[in-house]
Amino acid sequence: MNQIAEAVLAGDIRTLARAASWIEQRRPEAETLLREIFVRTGRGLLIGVTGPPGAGKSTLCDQLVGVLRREGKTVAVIAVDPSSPFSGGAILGDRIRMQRHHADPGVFIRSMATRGWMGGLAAATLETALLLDAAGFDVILIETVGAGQDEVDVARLAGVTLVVLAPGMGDDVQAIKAGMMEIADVLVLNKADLAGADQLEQQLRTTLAIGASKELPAIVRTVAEEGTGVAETLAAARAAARTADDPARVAHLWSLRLRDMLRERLMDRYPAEVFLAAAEEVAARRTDPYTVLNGWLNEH
Ligand SMILES: Nc1nc2c(ncn2[C@@H]2O[C@H](COP(=O)(O)OP(=O)(O)O)[C@@H](O)[C@H]2O)c(=O)[nH]1
Ligand SMILES: [Mg+2]
Repeated sequence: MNQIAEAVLAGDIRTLARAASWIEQRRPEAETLLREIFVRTGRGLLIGVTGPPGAGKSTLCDQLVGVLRREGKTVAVIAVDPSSPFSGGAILGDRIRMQRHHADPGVFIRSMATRGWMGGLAAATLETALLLDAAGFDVILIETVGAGQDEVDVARLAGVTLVVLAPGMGDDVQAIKAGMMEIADVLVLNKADLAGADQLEQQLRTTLAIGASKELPAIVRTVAEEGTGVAETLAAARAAARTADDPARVAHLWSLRLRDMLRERLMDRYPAEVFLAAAEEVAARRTDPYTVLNGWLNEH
């Protein structure tokens, strides 16, 4: 095994930061490394945390880190920001909030920004999570910033997904639209201190009962700001993880992950210029989409 892989498995922070950059930049070294360390993954608990902006995801993550550290567990936090040029402030706020953990060697925090062109964020986030899993972190929290499809895609690859909602934000409608209900293993009803919490819970239960095709997610009430309900949230995530450990579910999860990784691999073959040039040809009806696709697929 090469030195870098050994340093990753030993949890060397500087090596982890370097390897995470390789993943983001889609450098070939990342793949070599991940292939080598893959057998050491599958031990950490990967928890995706998604939900609308302002619901309290960062506050909750910060509190979860606190609870886990008191248990003696090590924690990695991946903050995913698919629209970084516009929400730099959000990430900055999260950084400040997380600062109290910065001096703690048992906590590793990494921000991921979009690579800008046509997705790929979910696959890169998963790879970063696998890296940190191999490095021995007990829990890997993946917090997404927004509430769009990108965030849902990221959170769903984690295996256990918390969807955080809060009263008074029109969350119900927004979250259902974004497909969040389907991916939730645990629904965290945060800001339970505010008026409207009962009403939101009622709405959620009604919505869930209507669309019930799978097991209903646990609902946990929290006041993240005060740390109330955080231990219960963690317990619910762990219970969901035990269910998710079923071999059929793990295989299903990997089918989603592989699909994402395959899409990413294919897209990597065609740089933006090639892609755009082809799009222009098709748009002008100088060729058809199938000729273009078959040409690409037969190239390799
Ligand atoms: N009243 C109340 N406010 C909260 C609670 N949790 C978080 N907040 C506040 O809600 C705002 C958004 O929280 P943040 O964690 O940044 O949300 P995020 O965008 O989902 O990460 C912040 O001002 C928090 O202090 C809570 O349980 N009750
Ligand atoms: Mg946040």
